Amino acid sequence: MPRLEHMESLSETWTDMKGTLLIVGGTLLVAVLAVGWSLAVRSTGPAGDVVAKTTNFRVSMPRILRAGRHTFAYTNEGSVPHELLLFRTDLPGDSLPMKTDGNVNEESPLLHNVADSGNATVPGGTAAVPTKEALAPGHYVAVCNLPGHYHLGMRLDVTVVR
Ligand SMILES: [Cu+2]
Repeated sequence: MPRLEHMESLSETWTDMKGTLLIVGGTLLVAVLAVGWSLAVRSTGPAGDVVAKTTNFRVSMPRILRAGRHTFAYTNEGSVPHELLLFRTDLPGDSLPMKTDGNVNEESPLLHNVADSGNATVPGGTAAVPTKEALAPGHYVAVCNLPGHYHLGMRLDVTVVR
């Protein structure tokens, strides 16, 4: 009965294939889990295309940025709360307009706020801080304006280029 023999051999082939499929499937599963795990690990930091940090008492980020919209992946690595502000201004970073309390006058018409982390960020805290508009080429200053921090050195001149 050639027909039945053929069926039996098909059945054997299927049994062999099942083993192979199981191995291939298992390998794929491990690969998918590995990729998923690495993505999960990589996405633990704040989202953003420009890394920015504060410490006691410095603001650090790239000194030159491309024009356009950005999101700062901001981390406060200091031991006290800090914030991240970015102003467009023609004034050098060490000569910003002051209020009588000694902090930067954020309401000054000489400063144009283009990014703001909002509330003070706790030590170890992170925030994704998007620019409020597409950054035009020009001069900017990044600041932490929590009381006294500007005078402690928390200012950084940044240039936006085409
Ligand atoms: Cu600060």
